[in-house]
Amino acid sequence: MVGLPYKMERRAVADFVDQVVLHIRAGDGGNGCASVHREKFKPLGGPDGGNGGRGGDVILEVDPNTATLLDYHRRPHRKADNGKQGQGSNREGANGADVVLPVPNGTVVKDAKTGEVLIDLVGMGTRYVIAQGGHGGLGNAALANSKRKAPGFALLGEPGDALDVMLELKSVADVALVGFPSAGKSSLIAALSAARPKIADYPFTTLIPNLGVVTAGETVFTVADVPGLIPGASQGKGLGHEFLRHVERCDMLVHVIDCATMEPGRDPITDYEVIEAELHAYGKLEDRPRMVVLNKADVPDARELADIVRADLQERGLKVFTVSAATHEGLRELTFAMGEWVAAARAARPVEEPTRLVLRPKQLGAATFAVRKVNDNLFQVTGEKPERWIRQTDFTNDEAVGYLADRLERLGVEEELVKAGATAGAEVVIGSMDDGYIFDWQPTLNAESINSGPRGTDNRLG
Ligand SMILES: Nc1nc2c(ncn2[C@@H]2O[C@H](COP(=O)(O)OP(=O)(O)OP(=O)(O)O)[C@@H](O)[C@H]2O)c(=O)[nH]1
Ligand SMILES: [Mg+2]
Repeated sequence: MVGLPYKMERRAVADFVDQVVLHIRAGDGGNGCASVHREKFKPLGGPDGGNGGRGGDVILEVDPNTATLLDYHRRPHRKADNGKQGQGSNREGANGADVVLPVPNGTVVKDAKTGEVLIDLVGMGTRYVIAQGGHGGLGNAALANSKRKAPGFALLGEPGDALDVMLELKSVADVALVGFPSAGKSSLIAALSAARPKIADYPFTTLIPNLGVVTAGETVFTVADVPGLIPGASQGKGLGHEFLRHVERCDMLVHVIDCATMEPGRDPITDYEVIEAELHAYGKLEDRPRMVVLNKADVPDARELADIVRADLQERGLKVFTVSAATHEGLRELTFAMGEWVAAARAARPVEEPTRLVLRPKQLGAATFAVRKVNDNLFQVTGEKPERWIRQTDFTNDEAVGYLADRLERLGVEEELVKAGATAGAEVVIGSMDDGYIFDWQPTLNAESINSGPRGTDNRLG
């Protein structure tokens, strides 16, 4: 008993996924290796630690065989491989493999936190590097130079990008089935495709569209069974706004009309006009082609009524099909008519942009770094380079820390800290205030004045 509502909910969601939050992580770069070449009779060979491999990227790719985001709903965590560590004898670590995630054409990618649109993926084969793998760390062989002949350290690999993105299907389906509640929209999609939506003889059985994949000869297309619309839907009645938003994201509309309804005030022509009036009032749907399906023809009175109204609808320029979702009568013709329609619309569509590879732009500051005085005793350094160098540093290795200090000094960070008013012992944060690296600053630039001390003696050599 307890399990039932959960199961129903799960089924509803699983049938239709047009939005999903994906947790993405690119691979970390492998660490560089610190190693010294060893050979008989040559005890002090040169450094030969290889570089770490690059972490794999996570790439989104528009794929013709992917129609929904269902896979990502089921498995929302995706990670590329890490790069391998470098090794002795100048062996480089292997690069981590990329992960390519296929998405339907017309997938909009947003930052899950800010909602900012990162990219609109259009055109088969378009690729977008959503998360870049971290660089591998340099091995000690690559860090050696004329002054530092045998570095006893290597650089760490950098972490890969990690982020949460929202994938959204701009277009839900090629065809939307629209009509009054209980007209037989879900029955129809069940008869046309492998979708198995809930069908029942009470209105608003469907609250979330069901998506079916339909095949007509060579043409494969998707049909969405939109929840029932009622008079006033365009004003939001009966969740009308929500449902019409789904209609808006389909390219063509098929009216499903219940010819067997006994409800007072209803008949096929009135139903058609009421739904049309709602679509019109909602707006934005004028350009969608329409056709009409007269359903429930297995009921004798319904078939009779269908025969009566057919000509009227045809005179309005509409293609009309008399069918029964129950007995499948007329469904073959309907399927092929929809398929032809979809194929023609696809052929008429302007050629989509050719395959392209897009890199997610990194936020590179114009200046190499910036120093900010937080208070007399606290300073913050931000910038792509210093922050990267921190990530590359093995703080358990004094030589590596010394190398970092040299790099920062050469970049001019020390000088800027002095200019900003920092004095020995001040706390300096490199990176963000929440998770940056903090250290007590001991300026090397001012070494002379500090070391000369109160006794006035130069103790640098002592
Ligand atoms: N006799 C007959 N009954 C049908 C036919 N198609 C659907 N029905 C019945 O009509 C009722 C409503 O069908 P649904 O497919 O749930 O209708 P719907 O349009 O999806 O309804 P909502 O989801 O409420 O908008 C069910 O009892 C179906 O069995 C048909 O071709 N013939
Ligand atoms: Mg339904």
